[in-house]
Amino acid sequence: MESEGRSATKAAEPLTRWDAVVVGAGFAGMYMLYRLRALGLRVTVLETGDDVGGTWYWNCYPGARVDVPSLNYSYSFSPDLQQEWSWPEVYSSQPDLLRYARHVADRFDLPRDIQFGTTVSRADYDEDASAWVVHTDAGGRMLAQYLIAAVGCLSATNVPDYQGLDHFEGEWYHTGRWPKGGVDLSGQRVAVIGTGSSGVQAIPVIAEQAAHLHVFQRTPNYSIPTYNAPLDPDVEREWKQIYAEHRDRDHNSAGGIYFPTPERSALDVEPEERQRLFEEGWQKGAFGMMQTFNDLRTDLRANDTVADFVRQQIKRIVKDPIVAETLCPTGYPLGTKRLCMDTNYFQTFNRPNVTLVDLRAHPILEMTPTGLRTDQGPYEFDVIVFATGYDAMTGPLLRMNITGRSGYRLAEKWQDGPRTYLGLGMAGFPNLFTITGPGSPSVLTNMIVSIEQHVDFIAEMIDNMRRRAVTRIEPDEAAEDAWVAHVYEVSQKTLYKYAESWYLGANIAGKPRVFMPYVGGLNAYRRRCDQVAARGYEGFVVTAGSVHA
Ligand code: NA7
Repeated sequence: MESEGRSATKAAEPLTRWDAVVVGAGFAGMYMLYRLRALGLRVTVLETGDDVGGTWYWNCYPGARVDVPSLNYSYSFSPDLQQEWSWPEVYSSQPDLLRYARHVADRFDLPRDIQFGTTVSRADYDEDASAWVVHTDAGGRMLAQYLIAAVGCLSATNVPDYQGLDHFEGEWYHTGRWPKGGVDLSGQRVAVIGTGSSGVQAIPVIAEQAAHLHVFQRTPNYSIPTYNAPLDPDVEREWKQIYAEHRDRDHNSAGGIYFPTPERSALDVEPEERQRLFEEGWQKGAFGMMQTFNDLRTDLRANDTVADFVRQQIKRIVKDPIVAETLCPTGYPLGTKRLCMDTNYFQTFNRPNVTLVDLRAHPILEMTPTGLRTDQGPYEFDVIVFATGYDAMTGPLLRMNITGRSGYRLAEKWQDGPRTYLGLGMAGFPNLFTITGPGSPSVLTNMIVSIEQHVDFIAEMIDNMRRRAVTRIEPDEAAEDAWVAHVYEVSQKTLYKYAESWYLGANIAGKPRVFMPYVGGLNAYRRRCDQVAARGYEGFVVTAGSVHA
């Protein structure tokens, strides 16, 4: 890093110069730093939190857990790392994931290049300097040739704009900004609003602590038990003996986690046989269940069979028939909103200290000093937990206030929905790269596999640029248009269009309805990226020259 005094520029803030600024020190930012450092770049990472871990730093709510087995959901870039690390459970808890992130950071000496407690407030492309000027909320100013957003897809929290929330006299928290020291909910009257993945994980744990828990549900969700368990040391040993093979399969699978393709359609078997296979799948847990037939995610009638089965399970588990009926998801295919994976979620509604409130029938009218009010009357709480999700995918990027060439604002470019080339960059925004950005498979896959693929692509592209003395690279407008059209076209062939999900921005008032992730599969996407690179970064426009950063 070189530091420049106040004299050389008009602005009063000190200016620091870097080859690359990476925003975010989650799994994406950490690996990006590792790769860029290895290329010899001067890199700094800016992170709002005071530690590494990203999602697993922020989401420390009770019950937080990854929904992909940890042998798959872990870095593959270092054979030594993957051999030496041991996961205690099949699906890791948030504390174990954070411990892993810290281990990786220490092992590769990452924190020395991370500025914690630092949030980007603005980033402007300076055409004369061929560099990004990055401003932080602490008044810092940085100049960097490359700006890499590793800000995550689900980091911009969504707290509904309820009238009266400011006057609530108890405590309230969003699951994605849970206090680091935890919250003692024992003996408290608690409300959880929201029943997506976070709510489904938190509710059973909170119910065990709270004096009484009210669950406010707007849309019932499909959820399948994970049957999480300690990781069997024999399984771990065998897995590690052929780790490279496992990784290779995951990397070349559609979802970043390999499964053999089931042979049969759900519609090709007799109902009794189907029921038997679903029962068997249910006992194996979430992924096992979804591998029963090959068309559960693609054919509406096949999907109906598994959706019916899950509704049957809910009615079998939940004793009160009215509560069970209210918990049954209907009106959208299973898997078109994120499929939840749980531990004792539906069982929790049999507890005497848990009450389900149906917000579809009785919406929240306002928050009050002591709780909230629906047309059924007032409810009183000590603590309200917002498990109300995120301004997904675009939110974290837009909150950086990015302005590209010729004063072109990202917010303006995306006013009708995100437009990217491969989810990696945007026309008009040179040398700005997004890790798992909208238009990439990202949230539909095992995230860490997608992260590694993106980071590798970006690192290799930067290396290539430097060898060719290319100073600027940005997507070609036509290539971007074609990719946006392709992302849309592929999404329309799937069942996703039948759900009002955060994948298409439906959870945020006023957000353009555009299906944001690329649903064509990580394997197809990876091939496409490899082809783009092999053809000299086809679809990108490059400019040679010198950088004044
Ligand atoms: P999600 O999946 O977006 O779930 C949010 C939940 O909050 C969902 O049940 C929403 O109902 C509900 N919600 C959102 N806004 C409101 C308002 N205004 N009133 C009542 N209920 C509301 O977020 P999560 O944090 O659970 O999970 C995010 C991802 O993290 C997950 O998909 C995994 O990828 C990991 P809705 O369905 O919108 O009617």
